[in-house]
Amino acid sequence: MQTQPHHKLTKYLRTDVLPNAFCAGCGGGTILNIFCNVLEEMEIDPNEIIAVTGIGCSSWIPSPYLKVDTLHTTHGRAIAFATGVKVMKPKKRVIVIAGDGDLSGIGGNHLIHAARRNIGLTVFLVNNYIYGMTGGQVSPTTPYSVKSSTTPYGNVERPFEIAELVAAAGADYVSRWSTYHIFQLKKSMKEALNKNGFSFIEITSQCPTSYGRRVGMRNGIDQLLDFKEKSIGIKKAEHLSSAELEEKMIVGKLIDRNRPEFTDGLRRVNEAAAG
Ligand SMILES: Cc1ncc(C[n+]2csc(CCOP(=O)(O)OP(=O)(O)O)c2C)c(N)n1
Ligand SMILES: [Mg+2]
Repeated sequence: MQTQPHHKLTKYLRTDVLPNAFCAGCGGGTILNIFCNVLEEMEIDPNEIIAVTGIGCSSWIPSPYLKVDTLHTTHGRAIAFATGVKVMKPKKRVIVIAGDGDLSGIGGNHLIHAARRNIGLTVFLVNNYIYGMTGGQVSPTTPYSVKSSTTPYGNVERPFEIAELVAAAGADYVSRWSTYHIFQLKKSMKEALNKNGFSFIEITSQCPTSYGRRVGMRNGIDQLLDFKEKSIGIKKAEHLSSAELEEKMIVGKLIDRNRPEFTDGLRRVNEAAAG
């Protein structure tokens, strides 16, 4: 594939590993594109960043495609690794990008405790409603009654409202957008990167291969139009009943505050202990 050596985003991309692993219509490329534009507009030096991922299609977004120091860790453990990195390198921007299964399933406890500690990580949870990479098993965010490869008669569990959960756990910044909302998502990524404490964006993203085709949306555009149709802003949603919100995706900023950050607290304790 022909690369563009002088493109403004080349400094953030490992162009030598193209073409990429994403299926046609996947939202992963959109998220990578927006994130690289954010880094460029904020004039962030790639050397400031350490990206940490788990295992899954969403974890391919930073690794290998983002040209920064990257830890591609085990499934469910991205936040645990990122916590260690942030404790040892508090001045670095430590960014976690991983899937709904990774961060809210096997890694769910790491997620809520990182939010409770308010550790200065920036976390993008790519919610495609499914275990995408492994072929479409049910995840903790799969909607009720949806058929997946492990729920062939329909999902009998209700999904996590994962952004609400992280906000309740104690994060400084939480928002929810989708790959349809590219400008809002871009602004939100900038806000998240500017926080000192734990910042979290749930990014609803299309996965035509493992999710869309199971719910009658065979290509990425069908799913993007669905995000457009079903999204509703937080302020508007306040006036609707829970029954009216049943099929909706509430988008916007859930929380933006400044509580003490975990590694700042650790440093104070260490200084006090050292006398
Ligand atoms: C400990 C462990 N359990 C299970 C797996 C198999 N596995 C790899 S990725 C994955 C789920 C991926 O789903 P998600 O995190 O939502 O990412 P997506 O592919 O949808 O982006 C699973 C179950 C694994 N690699 N390691
Ligand atoms: Mg997933």
